[in-house]
Amino acid sequence: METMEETISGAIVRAFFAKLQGSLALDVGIVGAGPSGLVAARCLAKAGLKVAVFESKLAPGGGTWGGGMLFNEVVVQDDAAPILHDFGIRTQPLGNGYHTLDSVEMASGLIFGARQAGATIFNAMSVEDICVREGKVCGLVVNWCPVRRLDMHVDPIVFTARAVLDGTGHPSEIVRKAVDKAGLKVDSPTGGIMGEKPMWMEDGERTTVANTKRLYPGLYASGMAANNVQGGFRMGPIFGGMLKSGQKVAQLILEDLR
Ligand code: 48F
Repeated sequence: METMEETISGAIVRAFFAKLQGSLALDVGIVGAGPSGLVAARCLAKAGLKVAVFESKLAPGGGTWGGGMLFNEVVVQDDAAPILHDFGIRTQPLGNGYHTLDSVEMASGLIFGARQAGATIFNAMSVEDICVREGKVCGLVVNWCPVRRLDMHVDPIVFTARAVLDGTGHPSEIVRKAVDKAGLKVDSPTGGIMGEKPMWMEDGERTTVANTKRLYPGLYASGMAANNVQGGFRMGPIFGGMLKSGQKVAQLILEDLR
């Protein structure tokens, strides 16, 4: 008879590998589980697409957990609050166009909402490269984060995807692979990465949404990654632009894949 240890280990291995196997050919591969990536994941999964999010850290959530300077509260604008409410995340209206909310409730709520909508989330996995075929970005090259951190010589595996979203935040790591390694010219003023400008909340919030676009067939950027590519301003602990960027990129991907 199977021991309890064998039952428990077997259950984990079988369940994990079913999840892995089910994600090898994706509709949308999202890199980075920050606010823009998680909002996009929920919208796309709700629309019935097969979506996986790859997050290099153990805890998904990106830059949401720490609020402003570790004061664990963040701010959103009136027009973005309904996106959070759809996840079941509560906000406190200030009556002046803004709301405050607990950053831990926001991070955990975004993760839970993306997962409950049907997106698969792989944590502690880093995307280290992309695949490009016939003028289209079509896959993600993935390894365990500790393999990368410890510089172990271990080959990655590949997840194919009809659309790839760079939600890696400030460094826009995936677009950088596309530009520097694959030599692609993306849809930016120079065809490359413009680099993020300093803090200007108002403009940064606006441009985060405006800069959210398809950069190359099969390749999209959201959130701070989108702003970094197009040379937008940073905006600090206000998150309406990030949430609306996630919603916008999901819409763009849906239109393109349909
Ligand atoms: O930076 P991040 O939170 O993404 P975002 O959606 O939101 C930005 C805001 O949090 C904040 C801001 C608000 O005003 O400016 O910065 O643009 O989350 C990006 C996630 O991507 C992960 C990283 O660990 C983080 O959780 N990530 C980065 N590179 C990789 C990655 C990679 N190569 N593979 C997997 N995950």
